This record gives sequence, structure tokens and C-alpha cells, in this order.
Amino acid sequence: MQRARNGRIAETRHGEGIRNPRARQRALCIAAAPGGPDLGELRELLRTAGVAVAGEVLQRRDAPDPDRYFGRGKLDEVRRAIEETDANLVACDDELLPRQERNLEQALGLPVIDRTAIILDIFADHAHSAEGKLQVELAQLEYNLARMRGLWTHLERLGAGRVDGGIGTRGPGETQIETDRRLARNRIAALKRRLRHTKATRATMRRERERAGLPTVALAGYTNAGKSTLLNALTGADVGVRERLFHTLDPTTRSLEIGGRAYLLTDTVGFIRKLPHQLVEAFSATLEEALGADLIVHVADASVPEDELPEMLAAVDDVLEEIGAGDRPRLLALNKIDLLDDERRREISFRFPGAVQASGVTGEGLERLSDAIEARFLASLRPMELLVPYAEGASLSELHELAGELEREDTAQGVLVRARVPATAAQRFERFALDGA
Ligand SMILES: Nc1nc2c(ncn2[C@@H]2O[C@H](COP(=O)(O)OP(=O)(O)OP(=O)(O)O)[C@@H](O)[C@H]2O)c(=O)[nH]1
Ligand SMILES: [Mg+2]
Repeated sequence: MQRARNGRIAETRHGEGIRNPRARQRALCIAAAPGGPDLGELRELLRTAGVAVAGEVLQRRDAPDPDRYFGRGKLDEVRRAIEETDANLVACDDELLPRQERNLEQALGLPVIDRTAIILDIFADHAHSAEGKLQVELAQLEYNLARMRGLWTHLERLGAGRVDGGIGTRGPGETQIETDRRLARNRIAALKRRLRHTKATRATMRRERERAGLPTVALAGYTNAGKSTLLNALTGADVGVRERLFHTLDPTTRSLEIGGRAYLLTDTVGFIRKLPHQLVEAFSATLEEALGADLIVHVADASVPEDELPEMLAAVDDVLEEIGAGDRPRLLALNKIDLLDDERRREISFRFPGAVQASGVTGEGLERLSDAIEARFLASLRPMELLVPYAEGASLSELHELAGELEREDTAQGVLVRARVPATAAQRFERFALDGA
């Protein structure tokens, strides 16, 4: 398994997308959770990764077994299920500790993959841009590095436990792993350098956009909620839309006109429960930038089962918090309402009174969504009273662009201006503010 993983990394390094590397794999899904696990999402992840689902073994328990994920009795059940279903792979709904994964593989005699490995695989398959590929490779390497360390201590234990040939068995393996780890670390450092470089390029572009003074809006939300569909419907863009998870990895920005003012609308990568932290970290630069927007429209799929909606909303809130966008102004858009009957629509209006209900497919509610975006923006404008010296003509014309309508009066000291300025730009004009303004 370890070798297979390393092989996978070597392949992605050459930038070739691997089509359905797990095709013809038949997974037995396992999960343990206090409330009784629900495997719908794991099945969906596997389907996206091209793996067939052979069966499932679930256990209601407070916390997974620290060594083997399941207890011994449950493992017997898994063994029987593997025979019955002819599975050739075991897929776990949680991220496994390297130790748990190794012990499970030993106990079951089959490769074991965890939720994180599956999500990383999907991301590797869906990454198109140079930056996206770098980010995914970085996340995969970080994940694998932890596993190599696990394997290393395992070999050491194995060697130490054996009386004859202990040193002999330990030496080569350890050397190989040390070399692998060193290579992985070098590669991680190189990837981080290149990502820092792309981040700097993006920062320049961002400054240019800020100079243009356009308010920015980011679409964020659970994977498959319909963010790209909404971007397309609102701006006439043709971003790819598909019934699969993590279709979008790279942010796309398009302009959108509401009430005569241009806005920049950005589509972003989808989130999921238990999103691998390596991915959050690898994508944090792109996300930070997109989600530093004037407004985050949190897009949610209103057609999911009632009890899942709050969980999905919370998962998105958690990631936003984690990447430092928790305090951005937020607007909730409940998408796919075309799939709801009147009763359910009333229920969700009652539960989420501040949210906009919309459908990116039928176009229903899109005007309400645009109006809500505009209202949020107008409410965020800051009234300012400024005295701009005649020598600062550039600032004056910038103000005209940003604030649209403004009152101006020529005085001996300069131009006296009363304007409503976007909060993000207000700082640049503070030096002209009159006392008490
Ligand atoms: N019925 C219905 N389906 C929708 C609506 N919006 C999106 N969909 C469908 O939901 C699926 C996912 O849509 P996307 O726009 O790709 O979702 P996304 O949020 O961009 O997903 P990721 O990029 O994977 O995170 C597609 O099959 C869409 O056709 C909607 O308003 N109504
Ligand atoms: Mg998308």
C-alpha cells in the first residue's frame, strides 16, 4: 500500500492526471460514529473517485478504537463481509491514524484507504491549473509524510522484536524510508516556495483590482451546493458544473452588474465535513484571497435531507473560521429550491429568515439574491466628509469612481466632499477626513 501511494505521488509529480486509478476497485465501507454513522457521503466520494461500493459495516460507538478503529469482534464481522461481498479494498469514513491503518491492513489482508486519501485522490484528479496541481501535490506529500513516519517506527519495532536478523531487516527499510522522507521534505519545501511565488503574483493582481475599486463577492459553500451554477446564472459565465464532488478547484472571477454598479463575483472550491487539514492549508492562500471579499455568499443546497442541512452549514462555517474569514460579512443563499415543495419552502423561510432562496437552474430568486448583495453593499458604505487638496486630483477622481454620486464644493483649501465610500476603501481617504466626519 505504501509503495502504491508513493507510486501515485511520482505519477502526479509529472503532472499527468490519473483517470480513475481505482476503477474496478470494490470497496467495503466502514464507519464508527456515536449517533450511528451515515455512509451517504462516503459513497458519493467513492463514486466520484471511480470506486464501486461493495458493502458496509457500521458501528455505533463514541470513539473509534485507537489501535484498530474497530474492536476485535467487529473486525470479524468485517472479514466475513469482505468474503461475502468480494471486496478488494476497505474504505474508512474517518481519517485513520497511520497506526490504525497499518493494523487494519494487517488484520484484514486488504488495502485500507481513509476518507482523507479519497478526497486527496479526487482533488488530484480534478486539479487543472498549475497552482491547483501544486496545492494538491503539497497536501498529498504532507499526508504521505506522516504515514512514512508511521511505517518507519513500525519497522523499527518489528526489527527490535526479532532476535535473529533484527538489524539486517531493519537497516535497509529504514534507510529507504529515510531517503523517501528526505526527498519528500525537499519536494515540500520546493512546492511551498513556488506557491509563495504564485501568491505574490496574485497579490499584485488583487491590488490592481482594489484600485479599480470594485466590490468583491465570493461564493463559498459545501461541495455540490451549486456555487458554479449560480455564478453562471448570475454572470453568464460558463464554469464547469457537474453532479460530482469537488468539481471546481480553481477560483473563477466574473463581473456582475447590479443597479448600475459592477461587482466581482468569485466561485471557490467546495468544502466538506472532515475536510483534510492538509488541503485547507494547501489551499489557504487562494481561499484567503477569494474570501477576503467584501461579502461572502454562503451557498447551501436546500434540497438535502432536513437533518443534514445544519451540519453542512456548520462544516462551512468551521472552514471559514479556520482560514480566518469567519468575520467577513455573510449572506446565506439556499439554492436548489426548485426541488422543494411549498411546505418545505415555508419551513426553511421560517428557520432561516435572513436567507435568500434561489435556484441556479430555473433562475427563480436570482433577482432577490442580486438585490440582497446590493443591499449588503450599500449598507456597508461609510459616509465621509473630506477635504481633498487641489493637488490630490488622482484621489478625487478615485472617489468619484468609488462613490458614484457625491456632493462637492470648491473652497480655498481644496474640494470639500461628502460621499459614501466602500468600507474597504475608506481607509485610503481617512487622511482627508474632517474632524467629526
Ligand atoms: N435542481 C437543481 N440542481 C442544481 C441547482 N444548482 C445546481 N444544481 C446541480 O447540482 C450539481 C452541482 O452543481 P455545481 O454548480 O457544480 O455545484 P458546486 O457548488 O459548484 O460544486 P463543487 O464545485 O463540486 O464544489 C449539478 O448537477 C447542478 O446541475 C439548482 O438550483 N437546482
Ligand atoms: Mg463548482
